[in-house]
Amino acid sequence: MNLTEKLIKSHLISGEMITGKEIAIKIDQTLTQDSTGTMAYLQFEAMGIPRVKTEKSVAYIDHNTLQTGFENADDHKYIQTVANKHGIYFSKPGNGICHQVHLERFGKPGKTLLGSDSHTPTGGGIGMLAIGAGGLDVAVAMGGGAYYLAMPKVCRIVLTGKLRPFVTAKDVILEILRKLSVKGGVGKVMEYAGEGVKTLSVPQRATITNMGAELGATTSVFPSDEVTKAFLAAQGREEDWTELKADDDAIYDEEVIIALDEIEPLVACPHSPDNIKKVSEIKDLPVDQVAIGSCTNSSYTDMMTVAALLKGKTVDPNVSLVIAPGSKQVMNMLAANGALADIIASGARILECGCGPCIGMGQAPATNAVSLRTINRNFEGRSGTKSAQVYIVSPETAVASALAGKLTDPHTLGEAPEIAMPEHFLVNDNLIIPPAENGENVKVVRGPNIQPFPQNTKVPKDIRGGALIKVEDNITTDHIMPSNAKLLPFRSNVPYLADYCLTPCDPDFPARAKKAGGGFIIAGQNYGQGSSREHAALAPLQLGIKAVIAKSFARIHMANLINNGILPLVFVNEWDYDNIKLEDELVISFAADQIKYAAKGQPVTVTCVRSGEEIPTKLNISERQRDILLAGGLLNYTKASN
Ligand code: MIC
Ligand code: SF4
Repeated sequence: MNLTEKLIKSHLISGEMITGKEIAIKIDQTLTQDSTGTMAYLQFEAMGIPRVKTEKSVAYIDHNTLQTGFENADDHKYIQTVANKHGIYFSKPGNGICHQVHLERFGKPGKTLLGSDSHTPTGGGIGMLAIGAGGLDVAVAMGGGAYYLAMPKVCRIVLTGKLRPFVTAKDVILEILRKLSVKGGVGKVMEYAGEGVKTLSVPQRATITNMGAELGATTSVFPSDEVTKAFLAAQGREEDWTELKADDDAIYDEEVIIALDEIEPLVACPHSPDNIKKVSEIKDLPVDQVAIGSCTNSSYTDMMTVAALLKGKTVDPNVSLVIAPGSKQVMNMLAANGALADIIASGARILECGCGPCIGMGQAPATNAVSLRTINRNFEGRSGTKSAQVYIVSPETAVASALAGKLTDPHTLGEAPEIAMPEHFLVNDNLIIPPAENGENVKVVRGPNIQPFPQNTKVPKDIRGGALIKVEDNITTDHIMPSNAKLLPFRSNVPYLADYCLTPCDPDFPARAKKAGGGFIIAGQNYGQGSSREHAALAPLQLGIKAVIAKSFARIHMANLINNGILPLVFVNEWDYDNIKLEDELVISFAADQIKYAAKGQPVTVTCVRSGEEIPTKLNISERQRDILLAGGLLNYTKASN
């Protein structure tokens, strides 16, 4: 067996491990962050289960740390108290980005981790089966329920050779994105193998598995070996280590070979992580802002490299360099060993440990500015400035460019610093609050920003409504439910957020949907790529959206639509996309019957009232998902089956 199969097999609750078939797996650990967490905990509360049934569940506060009003602080209070009550560890704001901290302090090789954040696969860097999902799926897992997914294909990525100086793990994943695109991982687990694996440290592996999310992959995983053991030992957690690897005769569905020694410093150009060029091809591009941090590149070794490269130098006068270390552990170690002083002396601006600029929480660039970032996604407008041009690079390229004022290959910096992995990380978990032994009397505090979330109803006889918006290929969750410093504080207030739904594509959409009393969204390929945010389904639900008809869907978003009772229909014939015009009236007659037959592989017919045409669509669902859709969403389904 390959490693992915071993991990799945050891957690399999039901289903057969046949590609594409639905399987259910047991979840050992969960994580939430604050911007998806409020909804996940509201849903967990709605399930009426007193205490989580996982081995470990952790609630992180890392996204909404810019507290410009009472909203974020209210959400923090709610999450802290709800976590305390129900047996969940609470990582306070300032402790760092969920994925970085989880890797440092909680992740365990061989365990499953379900997180309400699309970059949860970071945990694959230490051999976890770590998957991103919507908040409701995570709530169910906290309650002891299985996680359902389609048995993925397994793609072996064979790493050969060794990275050359100044070429980084970030360049490796950018090279894979160049080869495979943002759709290249859909329905797959990317399993790393080959001689090159042992040359990569845990943080380097985690950078690669983190950005497997940008490939659209279900997750990515590295073997757990001596390198993993040393990392866990340095975290004082050697007992959490187990060796994990594929059998020598393991079979894979696909294989990609990456020669580490042939990779050069790369850059993802606006506005997609797979729009890759060599740094040398577009060098000298003037740069206004450089941001180093995010769950992709904010480890101790990344930050030490940055400090070594900045030491004794000054940031270009026209560049604003901002740096956010990924965790308190990292920040504390930099402070203790003096590296932080080198960073500060260079003129860099230090931010608290959190997502910050990556999700537009502060540091929005100037109009038309070029911003180089070590983040993982550069979707249009995500930085908080629509006209900004965001490029994704490695920390090494980021520093070289911040010093030169223009996009610069890091080889120009001379000798590459050699940063050793520490033998002991500085372990101080005083920002992690364990839950109450008995939460019965703990009072959950809810501020006025916490509003009831919309809930769907059973499928009506006919589903009828207008084509309320038509969007292109690769629409991201940042288009569907934008997140920035102005909107992120309202993640527990769906009625408020709904007024911004899909507005980057069409500012009139929310008003049109409200006026029509609901209807359909028409979309191209890979609709809903990016975040796990359930709000990209909840806001359309609030606006009365009954179905999305697309050429194809991203995995997490499709699951979120089903969980909220919205039909994710796929065009059988892609040309039918062109046959639907904005505001055409569409009807799905005898909807419940059609959904039932769809689970058996029959098409769902959508009739266009204007043209009289019958448009065949597919609903790629299991029988369980059929029942969820018929019930009007997972919460109704769970309540009905209890
Ligand atoms: C992101 O990187 O887009 C986020 C913000 O972390 C999201 C979660 C969210 O939307 O709250 C993600 O990746 O799932
Ligand atoms: Fe936070 Fe950015 Fe990572 Fe999302 S991608 S978890 S916003 S740092």
